[in-house]
Amino acid sequence: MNIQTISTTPFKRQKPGTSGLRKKVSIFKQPHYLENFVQSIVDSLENFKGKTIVIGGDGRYYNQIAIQTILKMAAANGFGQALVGQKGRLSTPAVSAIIRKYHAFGGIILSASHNPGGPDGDFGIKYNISNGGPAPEKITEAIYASSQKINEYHIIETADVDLEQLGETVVGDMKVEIIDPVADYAALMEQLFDFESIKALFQSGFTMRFDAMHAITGPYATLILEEKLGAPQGTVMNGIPLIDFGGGHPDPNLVSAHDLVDIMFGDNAPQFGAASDGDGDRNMILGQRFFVTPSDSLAILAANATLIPAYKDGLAGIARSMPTSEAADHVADALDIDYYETPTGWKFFGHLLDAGKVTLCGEESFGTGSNHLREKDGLWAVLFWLNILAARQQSVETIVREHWAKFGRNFYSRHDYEGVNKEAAELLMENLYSTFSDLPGKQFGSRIVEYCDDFSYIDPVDHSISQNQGMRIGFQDGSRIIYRLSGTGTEGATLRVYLEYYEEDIAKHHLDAQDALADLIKLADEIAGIKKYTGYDKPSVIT
Ligand code: VG1
Ligand code: CO
Repeated sequence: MNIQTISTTPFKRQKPGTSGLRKKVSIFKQPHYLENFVQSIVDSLENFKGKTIVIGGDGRYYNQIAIQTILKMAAANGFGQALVGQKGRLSTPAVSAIIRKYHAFGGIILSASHNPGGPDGDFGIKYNISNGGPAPEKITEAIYASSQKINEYHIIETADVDLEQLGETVVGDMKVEIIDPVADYAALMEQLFDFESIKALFQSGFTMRFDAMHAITGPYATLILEEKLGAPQGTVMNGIPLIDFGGGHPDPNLVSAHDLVDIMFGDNAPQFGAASDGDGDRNMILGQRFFVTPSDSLAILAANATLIPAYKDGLAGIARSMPTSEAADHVADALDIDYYETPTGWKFFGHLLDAGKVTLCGEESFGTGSNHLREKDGLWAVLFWLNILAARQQSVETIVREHWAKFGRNFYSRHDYEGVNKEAAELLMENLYSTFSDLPGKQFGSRIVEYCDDFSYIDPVDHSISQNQGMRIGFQDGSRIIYRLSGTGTEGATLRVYLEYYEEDIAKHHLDAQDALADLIKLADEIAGIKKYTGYDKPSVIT
């Protein structure tokens, strides 16, 4: 093996955020940038020599080029084998499933998830550990520390691998297997859900649209929904992955998934609609002219879990990220199971899942998943809903309304202020925090502040502490306002404001969330000075 040791110097700010390192493609293309980060990952690992690493990405621009470099570096650093998705493609949940199935040492995922792609778009890289989940903070911090003192990296000089051809090849002394990106994942889904009853549902004329948004889930959804479950051809839309996602934001929300939203809110809408994001870990669920909030979706999956073969014996517990609505907590209370509140980002669920403390996890940001792997999983959530629809033979809307009638409704919305000046956003957060000593007990209209803090989390398994995870203001009536700065953006700062209030009165459940939350929305600005600091008079995205 012709191993080269290349001298390099650190890049500032190679710091993994909520989900890996995300930067503009132009930044990743700088000489040594990717190599430095990959070597920093390797330098933070131990006992990996001769072991297997899984590599794949969401198919965006630069994916294949990055994979060639990573393969040559993995070989130079002594990995024994690499499993690589054909064409360099693997969805994030598929990487997690494959790491677990083949007992790999870890995996590298090339994705900036829902961020736009293409030469002017974003790129990203993240490392997953042997449980299949995102590296916990201890490791991401070690990677960052390595990146700030790196002075060389190792790479072999050899020809590129043909990523099109399934089968075995070598890079230096490392075995490389180009694998079918879909097969293992699809097999896992067949084990979890009642495919026969979903098949029967489609046979009875049930209609659905799945929007793959020209991102990674196209081939997964086409095989599973159309070929295995017999949904009519054309059920999957925008199913061909493109390196720039067709110029769109592959973000499954009401704004970006407009192709699907137009259909689901138009005349003759199908009975069920769903979409996934760039790397396949998010999901949006729609009924006919009806939007299911991700927080409600988590609660409804939990309440109906025993209808699903994989969860028929019930749930061990439920975990949700702190800003996610408390809807799932009400279900956990009713089921008499534990629930956990974690910081934002899937890396915080891994220990709870590994310890068997929870079965389902979810985030308000269109992320839901279970102990079947260690990432959130877009298509899994869609199949879970299909399985419920097949079992209950009711509309999406009826299922949601019956859920609210039984558990109450958590009115919920997230307001994002994107591309805000970074200093201004940080100042807003600092000043907000400085008001916290006076806030408790203060009355705003009919609401009295019960508590406020900068959320910190003690991992119940390894007792590690994660601080500065978002400003919370809780009111005596159970309402909450939460302020966080995003850890996935690549331009300026994004302020996220999460708003929630709980309504037991069924007569009010029909209200529009923005109307129901109107006074809380005003209050969020009054307390933090959102307009003043950001210069925005309204959010850029409302979900
Ligand atoms: C966002 C979401 C968070 C999610 C993360 C990664 O992070 O809010 O819930 O885990 O994206 O999802 P932030 O820091 O921007 O709020 V994905 O599908 O982009 O990997
Ligand atoms: Co994603």
